Amino acid sequence: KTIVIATKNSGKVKEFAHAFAKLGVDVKSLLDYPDIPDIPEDGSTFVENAKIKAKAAADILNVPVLADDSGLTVEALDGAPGVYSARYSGEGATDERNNSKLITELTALGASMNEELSDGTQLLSAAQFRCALALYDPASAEFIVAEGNVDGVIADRPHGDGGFGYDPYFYVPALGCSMAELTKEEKGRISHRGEALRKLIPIVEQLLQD
Ligand code: ITT
Repeated sequence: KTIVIATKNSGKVKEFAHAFAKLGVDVKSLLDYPDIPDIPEDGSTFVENAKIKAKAAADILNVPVLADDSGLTVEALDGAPGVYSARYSGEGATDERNNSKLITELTALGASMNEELSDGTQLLSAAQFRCALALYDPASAEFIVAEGNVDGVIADRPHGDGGFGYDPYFYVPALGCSMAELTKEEKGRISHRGEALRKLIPIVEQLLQD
């Protein structure tokens, strides 16, 4: 059994592959379909963008497709970068440039939670990772949507080399480490993506059974 995820983000692919492997389901992504043209993400919410990506890929491939739109909302930045998380540092954005812009912006604002970790790391602002998943089945033309989020704090320096994106700067006070210091299994248990996925897995399994 295989499920297609409408993403080109290899970090997301690895997390979905890990989660679905436990169910005996293989994951394919848009990295396996390089001929599918770029899908414009012009929605104003995570849910809208997830639906746009799922439907665009499903209509081309003619199979049910799952899509993930996610991002970081930072309190001291009034919710930015939000739906712009992937393109935060503009043209040619990379995880490294996005993280550097994030810390530069927060430092310029003087953002601080007046709290430091034992290694001198300063905690700058409360933040949240949010994830919207949309499953679109072209046979029924129906969407199923699920959301998840996780609270954390932006740290002024990176910790760990797991995960992707903003993970090294996303400190999880309840665990006393950054998201990038967790294994895939641990991250999946607490993450925005893990929460949303747990809600959708029964429906994906049902769909793959038919
Ligand atoms: P696709 O649209 O192809 O799926 P993308 O990277 O453009 O890939 P999004 O538009 O959903 O995906 O942007 C999500 C960005 O938010 C992503 O690039 C990361 O920078 C960040 N992000 C999302 N989930 C994250 C996570 O679990 N850990 C760290 N950063 C995350």
